[in-house]
Amino acid sequence: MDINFKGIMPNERLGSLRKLLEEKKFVRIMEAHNGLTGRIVETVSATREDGETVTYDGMWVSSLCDSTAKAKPDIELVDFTSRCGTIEQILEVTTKPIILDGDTGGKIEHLVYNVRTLERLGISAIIIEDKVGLKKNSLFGTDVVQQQDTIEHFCEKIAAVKAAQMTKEFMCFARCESLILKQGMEDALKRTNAYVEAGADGILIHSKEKSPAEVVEFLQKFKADHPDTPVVVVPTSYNTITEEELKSYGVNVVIYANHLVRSAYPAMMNTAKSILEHQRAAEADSEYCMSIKQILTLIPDSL
Ligand code: SPV
Ligand code: MG
Repeated sequence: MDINFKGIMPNERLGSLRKLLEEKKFVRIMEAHNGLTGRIVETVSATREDGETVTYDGMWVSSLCDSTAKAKPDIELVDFTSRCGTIEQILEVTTKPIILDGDTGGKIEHLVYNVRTLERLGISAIIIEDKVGLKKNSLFGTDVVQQQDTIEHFCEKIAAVKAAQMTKEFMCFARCESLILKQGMEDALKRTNAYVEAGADGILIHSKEKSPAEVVEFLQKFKADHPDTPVVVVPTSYNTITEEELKSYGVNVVIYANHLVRSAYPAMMNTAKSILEHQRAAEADSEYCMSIKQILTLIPDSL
C-alpha cells in the first residue's frame, strides 16, 4: 500500500466535494471507519473490462460502521467526540473528501457547534436524517420503533446548519426516511421538497427494499422538479442496481455504506475460529492471513 501522499489542508479538502460534484455530476463514496480503511478508499483502483481505471472519490464515515467497529449499537451512543476521533484517524492519512453520517444531528443547539468543528477539520458534508427519539438503524425498517421528525422541526434543523456554517463550501444533505418507515411516495416528495426549500444542499433518499423500484420512482418525480439538486443514494439492500443505471436516473452520489466492515469481520472470524479448531496458527496463516513481511511493510515508516 502506497502511503506516500502530499497531504491536504482542511479548507482545500472541505471544498473538494462541492467541486467534484460540479465537475463530475456523479461521485462514488465508500465507507471508512479507521485509518487503514481510509487508506484503502484513498488508494484502491480497479481496471474494468473496457480498460477504464476507476477509484473512489471520497469517504463516508458511517454511524453503523463507526459504532460496529467499536462494538456498540448504531443508536447515537458513540458520541460526537468519539466520532471526531475516528475522523481524525482518517484525516491523518488521506486527502479525499469526507462525508459524515450525522445521524439525527441531535439537538439543534449542539448541532450548530458541531458543524463549526466539522468545518475546522475539513469535512465536506454532513447528512442528517429526519428522525427523532432513540435512533435505530434504517435497515431495521418498521421492525423496530422509529419516529420521524415533523417537517417543520427538521426544516429548522437544516436552516440552523446552513446559518451556522462559516464556509460557503460546506454541504448539508437532508436524509428522508419516509420510504424506510412506509410513509409513502407522496410523503417522501413533500418532505424532500420542504427540505430543499429550507436550504438543504441536497437530499438522500433511503430505502430498504430489495428492488430499486421505489427509489427509481422517487428519483423520476423528484428530479423532474429539482434537476440540479444533488441526490444521494445508499444501495445496500437494492444492490443489483448499477452505477450507470443510478446515473441515468439522476443520482449524484452513491454511497457504499458498510461494505469494508462487513467484509473484514468474516475474515477475522475465520482466522480466530481456525486457530481454535486446529490448536495452532499454521492453517489460518496459509488460508486467511497476509505474510508477516507484508504486514510489516504495508505501512512504510516514513512519509
Ligand atoms: C450508515 O451507514 O450508518 C447509514 C446508512 O446511516 S444505513 O446503515 O443504511 O442506515
Ligand atoms: Mg447511519
